[in-house]
Amino acid sequence: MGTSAFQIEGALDADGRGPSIWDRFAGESGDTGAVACDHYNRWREHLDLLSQLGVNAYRFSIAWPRLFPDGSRREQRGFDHYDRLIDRLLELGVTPIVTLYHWCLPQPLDWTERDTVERFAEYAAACFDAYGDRVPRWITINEHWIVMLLGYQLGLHAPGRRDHRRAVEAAHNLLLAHGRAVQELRARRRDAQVGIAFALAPHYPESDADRDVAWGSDGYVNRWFLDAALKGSYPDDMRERWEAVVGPLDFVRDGDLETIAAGNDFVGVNYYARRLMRANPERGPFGWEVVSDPEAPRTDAGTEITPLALTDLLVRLRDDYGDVPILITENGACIDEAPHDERRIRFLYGHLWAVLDAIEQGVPVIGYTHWSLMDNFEWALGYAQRFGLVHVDYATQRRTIKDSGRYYAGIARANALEAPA
Ligand code: IFM
Repeated sequence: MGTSAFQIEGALDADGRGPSIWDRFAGESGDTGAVACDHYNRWREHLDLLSQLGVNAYRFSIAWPRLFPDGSRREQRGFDHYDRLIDRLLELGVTPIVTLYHWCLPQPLDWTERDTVERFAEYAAACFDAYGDRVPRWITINEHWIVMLLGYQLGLHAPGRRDHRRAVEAAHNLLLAHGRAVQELRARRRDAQVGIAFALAPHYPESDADRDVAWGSDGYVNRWFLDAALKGSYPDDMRERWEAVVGPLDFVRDGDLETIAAGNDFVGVNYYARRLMRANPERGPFGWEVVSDPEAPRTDAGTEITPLALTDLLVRLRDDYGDVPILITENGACIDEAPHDERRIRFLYGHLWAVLDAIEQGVPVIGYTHWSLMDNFEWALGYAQRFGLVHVDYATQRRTIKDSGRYYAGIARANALEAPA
């Protein structure tokens, strides 16, 4: 199961934490992360829930501004917090999988500035020094494409920019930051694994006439990031598309791609839905749009529920990128039912079945962490969107394990997938 710091912690001023770019950025919901799930105070209770749910691993992220409040000054109380959390996880027999960057950027920093890459490398190195003896698996950065798209192209996420050129520059710096963090880990430890978590979506053309745009959008969402991290190059077709829109990508310096591809022990896959593509010269910078099948089942956020596309995605990753181990770092659904969330149970069964199918086809999947342990702050969409296996009543901060949580616990304990009753 997974969570991220800003989505659950609250306590934004506690123990010397500095502001992050999200502290005052409220999206269309108007909600903020000021309290969230009050995890900074209730973390012991939450770890006990994990234990009750029988999982053997927990993916969480560190809030960078707790450790380096202004991006460079160290705050020991922040380090101590995650120290206690990691120790308690290990006592409970739950393996920590730690994400270094899940969008909680110290306010003074900006991913369009190359200097942020080095600040990130310093922060990553400090985390490896502090926790590397107990954390076997690290994820550097979560969902580069989403940060680029929502944070810098559409302005829907912090820092709220709308600039295509700065967006692709930010994405490059995020990839470079990943590579620098890998180098820092390799210089310190050989016994820990490191990977990256990409938001990936398999693409399908709506009709034969849409094949080109389906491939183009695959370049924009998937290949731009996968090729860079796993092959050490940007795909030519997508580079041409970007350059046609924003001009020469001259911020890509000699040696950057070697750094970005410094090595991954695994690739994290965050999967929510496929993209069904249609050409539309009027739309966006690239002349395509995502359409949906009116017959497809949907989550309460309107996202199509397409589990079989997950098998396609995993098989394709193996076919195109070789046998790099795959960790499903996120997969989940916004479903507003509790505690009897029959639809989430069906979602889980369908997606876990799809993962098993891929494994049977020889894809090296090494784990699955569901998104999310509990309902939390869904960024610009606030608290109305519920992804948790545990329900959170925000008025009382009461937690209730949903039926889906019990179903997931049964699978985790048996280490076998059973069809829901
Ligand atoms: O809640 C988010 C998470 O922070 C990043 N991946 C998608 C999730 C659901 O939208």
